[in-house]
Amino acid sequence: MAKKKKLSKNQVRRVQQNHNKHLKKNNDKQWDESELGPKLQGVVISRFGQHADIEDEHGNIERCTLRRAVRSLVTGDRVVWRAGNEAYHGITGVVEAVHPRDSVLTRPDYYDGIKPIAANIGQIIIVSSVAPEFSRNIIDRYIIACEDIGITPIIALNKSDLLDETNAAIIDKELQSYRDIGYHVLYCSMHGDGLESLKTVMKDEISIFVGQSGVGKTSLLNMLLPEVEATTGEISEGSGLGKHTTTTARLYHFADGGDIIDSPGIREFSLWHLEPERIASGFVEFREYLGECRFRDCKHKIDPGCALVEAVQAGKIDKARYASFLRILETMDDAKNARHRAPNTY
Ligand SMILES: Nc1nc2c(ncn2[C@@H]2O[C@H](COP(=O)(O)OP(=O)(O)OP(=O)(O)O)[C@@H](O)[C@H]2O)c(=O)[nH]1
Ligand SMILES: [Mg+2]
Ligand SMILES: [Zn+2]
Repeated sequence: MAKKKKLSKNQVRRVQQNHNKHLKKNNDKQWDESELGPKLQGVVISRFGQHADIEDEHGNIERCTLRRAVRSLVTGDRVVWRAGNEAYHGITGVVEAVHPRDSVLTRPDYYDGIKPIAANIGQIIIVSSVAPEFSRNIIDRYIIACEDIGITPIIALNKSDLLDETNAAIIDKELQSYRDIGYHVLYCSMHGDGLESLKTVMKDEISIFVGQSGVGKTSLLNMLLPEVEATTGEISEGSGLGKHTTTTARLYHFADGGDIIDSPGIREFSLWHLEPERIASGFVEFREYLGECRFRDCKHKIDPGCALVEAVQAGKIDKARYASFLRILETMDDAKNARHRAPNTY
């Protein structure tokens, strides 16, 4: 197996120096107390490194720097900010504090540990599609993340126009297994199918589109809010899943109520920050069996008297969901090991 190349000490130092220089440059200009206006409320529309676009109470967008004390700031955060007396390089204010979050969707990051993606969301829309590929595994991983923070996901199968006689039945069977355990599944397409249903479920909610890169999250956004004209990308042949068109999460408003956050697609969504028990209880239909195994520390694999395995054998739990559970546990171990080997530069 190929080993990750380790950075030399010099390389590590250089990366660190560049990082510090970058931070310093962006923090150079600080307004004096007397140059800042009163404290105002705002919402983070988007975050870019040391800057963020903040929407004020009148709907104006202010590009702000962040006080050093502001450690974590993501799209959807509610903040206290102050305007500077004059703009410099397009920066008009400073974020002073972040209000406590009602919810936060996170994902594990190779370098930074757990990374928040968006805050104060009420609903997660997992977008999936047959192109670039239909991935149950990614849907299941997102569902676990949702269940873990107590937010019910909606599964949106996009690009329904690409379904034909051969793949429609397969996809419908896959999706039926989610309907059977109570999840809301809908079909949609940027060409019109299902857009009204999407609009209905998103009304008056703060929703976020998540899912693999290239499934059409931004294309759906552009159909729902044509004035946005956000950039979408072709799926390039042969380049695998390596291309991301949307690079930063951004919040948009619906004129008749509700918000939508478009987020960058992912290649891999590992869940190594969750304990195996939390992964298991992220599968809602497993919950009633989890305390019932013969052994308290049952791994639900080959252990005798495993209530979960018995439920699978009895047809009470979908085999594909159980297989997905085992695969997630395995890849979690892989991810833990990979992180162990990762150069600790940031
Ligand atoms: N046939 C078909 N193609 C679609 C549909 N929705 C999106 N696409 C195409 O899929 C490609 C990727 O769309 P994007 O909207 O950029 O995908 P994304 O999920 O936002 O990708 P990232 O920003 O990288 O996460 C584009 O070429 C779109 O034209 C659809 O409903 N049907
Ligand atoms: Mg996009
Ligand atoms: Zn068990």
